[in-house]
Amino acid sequence: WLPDEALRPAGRRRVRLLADGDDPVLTTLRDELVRATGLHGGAVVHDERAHLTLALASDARVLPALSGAAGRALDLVRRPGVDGELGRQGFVVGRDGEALVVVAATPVGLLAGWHHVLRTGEPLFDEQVFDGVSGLVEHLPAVAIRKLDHWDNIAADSPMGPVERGYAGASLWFADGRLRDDLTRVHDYARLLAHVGVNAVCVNNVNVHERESALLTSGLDQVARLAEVFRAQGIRTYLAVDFAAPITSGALTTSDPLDDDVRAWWADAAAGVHAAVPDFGGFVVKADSEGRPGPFAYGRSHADGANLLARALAPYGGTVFWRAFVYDHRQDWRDRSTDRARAAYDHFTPLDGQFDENVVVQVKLGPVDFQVREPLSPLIAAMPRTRLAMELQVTQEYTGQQRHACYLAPLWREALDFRPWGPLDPARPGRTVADVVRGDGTLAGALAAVANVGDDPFWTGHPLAQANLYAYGRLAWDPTLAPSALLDEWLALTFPGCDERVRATVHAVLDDSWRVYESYTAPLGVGFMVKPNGHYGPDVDGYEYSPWGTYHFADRDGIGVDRTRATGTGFTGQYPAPWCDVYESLDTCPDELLLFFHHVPYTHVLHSGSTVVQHVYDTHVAGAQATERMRETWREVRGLVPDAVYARVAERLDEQVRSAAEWRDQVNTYFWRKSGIPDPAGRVIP
Ligand code: GCW
Repeated sequence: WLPDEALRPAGRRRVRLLADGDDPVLTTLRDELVRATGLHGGAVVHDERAHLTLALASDARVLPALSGAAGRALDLVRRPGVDGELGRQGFVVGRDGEALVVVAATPVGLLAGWHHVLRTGEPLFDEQVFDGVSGLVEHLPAVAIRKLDHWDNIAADSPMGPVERGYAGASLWFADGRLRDDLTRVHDYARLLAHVGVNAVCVNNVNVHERESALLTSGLDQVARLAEVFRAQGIRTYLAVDFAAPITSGALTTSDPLDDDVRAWWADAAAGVHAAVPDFGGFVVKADSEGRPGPFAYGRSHADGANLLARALAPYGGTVFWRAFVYDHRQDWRDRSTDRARAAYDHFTPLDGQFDENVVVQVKLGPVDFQVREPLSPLIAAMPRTRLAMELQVTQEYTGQQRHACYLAPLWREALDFRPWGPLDPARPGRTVADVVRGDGTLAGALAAVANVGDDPFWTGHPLAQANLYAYGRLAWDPTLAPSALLDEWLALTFPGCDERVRATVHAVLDDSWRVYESYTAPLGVGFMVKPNGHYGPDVDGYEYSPWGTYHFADRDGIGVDRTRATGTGFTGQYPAPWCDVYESLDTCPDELLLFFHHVPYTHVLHSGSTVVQHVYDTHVAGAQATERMRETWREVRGLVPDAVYARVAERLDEQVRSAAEWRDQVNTYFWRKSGIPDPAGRVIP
């Protein structure tokens, strides 16, 4: 998004900036204004004849007519707790006579205001968009830290490739075992992120191997170069660190969090990284998870581990993002008492209140992994005294790997809107997940997501997968935005002035694509019917006898995981009321999560009126057909979008159609063979 043409509404006008100094974000803003006006015949001016004035509230030249907006921008910052921090990033839009004015308390807020003007485009200049009372409109992000995690590896021969679970080519910044010399595309990328409001980037994989571990020590010059690019867009740089770094660096023989030498090692490391990167964001940590080292080796808790790093960063204002993705990945499939879904809650809830103020516990949306359908992780509702981040997966590991079109904004909106305490709890009236991750007081939360870009010319492999990156940033800024409206924004900014047929076609392909993907893959919340390791394509029993804890337990009578308190693993008990009961009972458990919570016969009748097996047959046939329609629809825009975009999407849709048919046939055949129940609709199952 943001090709030159998208800059026209602002670029064709007279624009004035009231802000002095060499702050890197202001420099970026100045460059933006010069570029936009240079391209479209406007001008950067220094007098009151401007159509658009962007001003720092503290600028001495802020004119009387602007002072109301300036006062309001400063008020935002004076609000206590989280609001003050959000106010620092926000801006106020108003009018000064005929001119549009944008005022912010900080350069970062002002840059956000500029992007707001670009995004809103012509209507902002033409329409009366201001409320009658004050004439001013405040814009604040909902969540203070809006982070993207890159699972990028440095080592060229890394077993998981250059980007773990990356489907868009190699890393944007690492190549041939080091940072690229030419960071032009990183600069462009950072600009796109600033546009959507992302303000934190972790630059390396949470599985931190030897080469990447050295970023924190001998690789700091590389981190500093990257951070400089991000800083200019108001984005802070984070590093994923290895909990055993004191050992792997060769300095110590232990990484026990309570050991004095270990503490001193981390204090030194934090001092070093802050000397190289003064605005360093902090650390992201995957510990005691899928074989990564962690505090358990020393009989210490995850609070001990997180606080060790938090205290090293505290003098510099850094934050530790400590992931809650901790479970036994060496489970015995014969052991029915262990339930991977329970693990995060079981490990972390006893630690609520023990984490330092600069620790954020980062929790995946679902309790198992990033499946196409999971209930919300109950941990998100169970840590009232802990700062929490919800982690989403923008990279489409389990949702078609950027070969399938799958627009994820509807999934994320559902999660952000979810009310963990139900709609009617008087103690927390209407509190949603978005409210939880926003936090309050000193407990500011965050949103985090695994990035989906690489050095692919379209950034994301599938050009339409850009809409997921776009929507993530925008939802983190405002979780109440509608997925379909976000798609309109993305379209207008990506194909400015495009034919209405392009808009209609992309909507037809993407609007329902998440549910379509769900319908031809794993049914009714069962999850993980994917090929092991690569996770692309169907393999119904691929994980059934593996150590990973992701089973569906199909036999001749039925399928699904009994997670009830009455007869199963008791996982339903991790939810507050009413959900602990809603999920427990077959009468109330939503169809789409049935097999996540219950083991039922193939003949079990769903709320929809269909039996389980009938539902599987029907949805898999319909889902595969829907992909054929998507492919047909796309043909409408040939010649209306750039040829290269047309061709790339067309090629991906061919693969999606092929793959959906494979999913349909493998899953339907599996259910037919297990259940012996033919399709009453008479369709042939291979
Ligand atoms: O879903 C799994 C992925 C791993 C990933 C892990 C995690 C970075 O298959 O590749 O490792 O999640 O989130 O840590």
